[in-house]
Amino acid sequence: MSERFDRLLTDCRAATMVPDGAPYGVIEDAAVLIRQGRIAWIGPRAELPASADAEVVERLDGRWITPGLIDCHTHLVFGGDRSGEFERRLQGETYEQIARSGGGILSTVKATRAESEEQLLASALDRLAGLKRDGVTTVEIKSGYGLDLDAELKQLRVARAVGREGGVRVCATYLALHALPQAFRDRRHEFLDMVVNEILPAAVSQGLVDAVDAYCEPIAFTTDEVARVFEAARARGLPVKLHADQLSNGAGAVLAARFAALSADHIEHTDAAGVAALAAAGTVAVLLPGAFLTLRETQAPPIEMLRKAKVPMAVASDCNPGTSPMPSMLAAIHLACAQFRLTPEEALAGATRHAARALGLELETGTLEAGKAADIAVWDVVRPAELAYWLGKPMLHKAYFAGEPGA
Ligand code: DI6
Ligand code: FE
Repeated sequence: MSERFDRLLTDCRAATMVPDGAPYGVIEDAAVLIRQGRIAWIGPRAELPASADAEVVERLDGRWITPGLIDCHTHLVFGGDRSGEFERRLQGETYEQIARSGGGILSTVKATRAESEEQLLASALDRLAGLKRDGVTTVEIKSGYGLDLDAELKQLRVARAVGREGGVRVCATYLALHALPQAFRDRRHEFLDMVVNEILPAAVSQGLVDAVDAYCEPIAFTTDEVARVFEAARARGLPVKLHADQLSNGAGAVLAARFAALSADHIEHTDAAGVAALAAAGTVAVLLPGAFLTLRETQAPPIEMLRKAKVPMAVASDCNPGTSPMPSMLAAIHLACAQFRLTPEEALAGATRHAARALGLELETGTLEAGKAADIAVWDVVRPAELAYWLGKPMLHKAYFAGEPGA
């Protein structure tokens, strides 16, 4: 009796990223059986069940396969761009000076409010194309450039549309506290009231949000303000994430851990107490080397402490118009190695297995294992370390999202 499958990938080498002891979780000379969008079986080709009968058989000519990459921190949906501010920064102004003078995030808010959903979707899909060229099959997208009910919901709807039209899995995050709108300058608590009492409930009831995020920084929001929003999120059963300790140590990692956050992101200035808190809470540390590069930061995240404490480290693009205009996961992987001294294997785990966990998707994607979604990238490389080594070299041969070959 033969057993039917939709697809067989064979004659490939698999970096499964399963932490089973072998570097990269490698299976030499592998085969993968796919059924109904999921990996039904993966193993050495010699052990392929004799009864297996696949509709489509694809020989990959010895190419490497990995899990589809996961970009677990992006601001992919926004209006306009900030190349003008980039020029100002190169003439001497700092990111903080520009932010305090009404530029920065608030200038993107203005542009985002002004654009239609169609315009926002078109530019987001454009940037998504950059990520897909790097084998990305899952993308987290944050709002936070609307800052009022209509514009936040608009951004979140566009994030969902990116998932429908882009051929990737999208996690939509309501970035509730990003910047204080000018109109609320002397009424911070009223902005918080609006977030907790109006925007969050509407986003939840319309099914537009998978997690809640905030920007905890002296130029943004305090730990008490973040805590109020996190309490409201948790009360509605939503997981939280935090932009933490990016520009200064404001005990952001400790705060994230207190709310059992999925992730604490940036964490350049996190100290030993913050690392210990992340480890105890099982919170993922998300490293964002694109922002570190663009802002010309000098203090790298506490990588050695994170390693010692066994805090999972994810790597993401942080693609946003202000601090990380970088729609590329392979660039993020390279920069995580070049700037933060991750090993190529750590960086690739950060863009797959740990990134899945940073989105609460660890049972769904992030490794090549039977039962998970058949999100698979096929690469023109001789060794997996090449994925971290080259900067700007196209290496993707093709990608499958839920078993379907991508465009
Ligand atoms: N993520 C953010 O939200 C801020 N920095 C970061 O890495 C600011 C983004 C922006 O300037 O638009
Ligand atoms: Fe960010």
